Amino acid sequence: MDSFEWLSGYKVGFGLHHVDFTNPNRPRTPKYSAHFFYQVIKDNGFPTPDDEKQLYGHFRKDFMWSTATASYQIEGGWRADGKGLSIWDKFAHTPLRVYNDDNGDIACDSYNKVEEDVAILKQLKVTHYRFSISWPRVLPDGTTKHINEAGLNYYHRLVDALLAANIQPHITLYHWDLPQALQDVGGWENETIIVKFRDYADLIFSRLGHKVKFWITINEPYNIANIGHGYGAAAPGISFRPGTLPYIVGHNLLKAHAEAWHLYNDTYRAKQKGIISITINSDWSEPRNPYKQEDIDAARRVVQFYIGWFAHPVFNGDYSNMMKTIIRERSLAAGLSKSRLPEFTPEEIKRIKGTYDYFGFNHYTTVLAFPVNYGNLQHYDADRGAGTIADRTWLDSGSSWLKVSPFGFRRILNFIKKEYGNPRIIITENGMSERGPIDLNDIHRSYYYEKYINQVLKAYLLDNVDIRGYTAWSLMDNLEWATGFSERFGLFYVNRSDPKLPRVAKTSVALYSTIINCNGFPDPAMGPHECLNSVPERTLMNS
Ligand code: GBH
Repeated sequence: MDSFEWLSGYKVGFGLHHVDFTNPNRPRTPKYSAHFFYQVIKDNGFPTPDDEKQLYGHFRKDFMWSTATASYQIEGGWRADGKGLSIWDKFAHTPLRVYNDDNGDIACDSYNKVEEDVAILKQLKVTHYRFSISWPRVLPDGTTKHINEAGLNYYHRLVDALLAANIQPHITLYHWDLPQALQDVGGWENETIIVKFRDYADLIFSRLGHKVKFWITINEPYNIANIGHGYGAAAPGISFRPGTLPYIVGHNLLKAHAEAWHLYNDTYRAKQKGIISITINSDWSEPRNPYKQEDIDAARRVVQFYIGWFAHPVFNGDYSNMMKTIIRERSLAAGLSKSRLPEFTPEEIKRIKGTYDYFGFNHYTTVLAFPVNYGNLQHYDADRGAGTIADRTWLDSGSSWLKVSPFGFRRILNFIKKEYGNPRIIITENGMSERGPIDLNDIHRSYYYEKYINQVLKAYLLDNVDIRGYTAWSLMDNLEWATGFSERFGLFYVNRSDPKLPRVAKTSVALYSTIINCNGFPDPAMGPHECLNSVPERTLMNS
């Protein structure tokens, strides 16, 4: 315990227990280290926690094994065949917005490489491929006044090639590349966007829907609303009304999603027999100090303001009470006449609630939360009232925000099950980045996939979370938004110094295709397992 520390007196405490020297009873309180040391003694060392032990077993027979990309990150062809400009074209062509002033003018040139892309998908053995459609490639000014058939044709060729390879397309309608023409009239802030998004969805369903069974309306509304319109670190790069604009944008995103879902449900579902949902992203959050109630509360707020912002209206109806109460109280305390969080009418709540066929979920990392009081500041972080850090023992990635913390995946999957009524879940993104020198032997990525996918298996087998599919982000190195080409998430390396932009398998390709081939993690004790015999080296190499 803390005690008289010689020349330092009672100022310096070496104790496992804190002693209150101002109190005549000298009460002792255990510090975190006391709990930690207790555990070391109890375990007589450092056994692998159950949580970190590999579980053997398999996913559902019809499990969807997929990998993902997004149009602006891979397509290039930014002005090809009559394509209109997107907000990302404009953002990336604005100096200093994107690292190294990188842009997606050419990217991975996927617009001209359907065959190459499908070849590497076949090599991976995925059953599904998740990609997005560039709205301005199909509708140059964002409206159906003019349909760019040449642009639409690219998606026909891609879908046909996928089906010929027995790979099911999983299409995202909106992965952040809004037509600039729509931004010019207010973009997601202007509620006329809802009808425009529905019309765009209508066109895509009518043209591609007979070939496509899996749909996502909008990817990561959180990023669009908060990173794009609050922090301004993503297109359209607006940061001057952080207290109101993210919430207005979020409101319109939810309504637009719901209209596209209802359109599919009412007009296309019976004939096309597909499923459609929204993809919501979120970190998991733990208290920085698990023994401190303030930290436990802060962690709950982080989760409720992240996944809950969009999942609560879609799965439970309306924003959570926590968000409504906190934002209203903070708005009124600052002298505003009403909450900065817009209100849904009862009809709108009903219209949005239930607009899902599955929970599309993107997940990468976990954070540790603690309370932060921002006083009267009016913005998302202040409303959330929490700061976040990472545990120093978690491995790094190539992205500052992404630390390797597999245990959080199982916890947030369980949270989804409990909080949102046990929905079917399709994991629509998960993966990790590198930066710096190229090393095709990407052992960190293999480690990440193995540990994270094993946590998914635990959620499925041990906790009965209804997990239907898993999608690795990303198929190949691509334009990582504001950090340009410097952060690489790919299973395949794209050699940017060769004008042919060849795709080259990293070592993680063998790992992921083996997990797919085995549909999970077979028990070595029950072996030998045919599925583990990985593909011979020569056929793995990409010519
Ligand atoms: C996804 O976003 C995207 O869907 C995908 O396109 C992207 O390439 C991939 O993941 C990898 O990033 O430092 O405050 O700006 C990931 C979720 C959440 C990651 C916000 C970046 C930035 C936090 N994103 N985060 S901040």
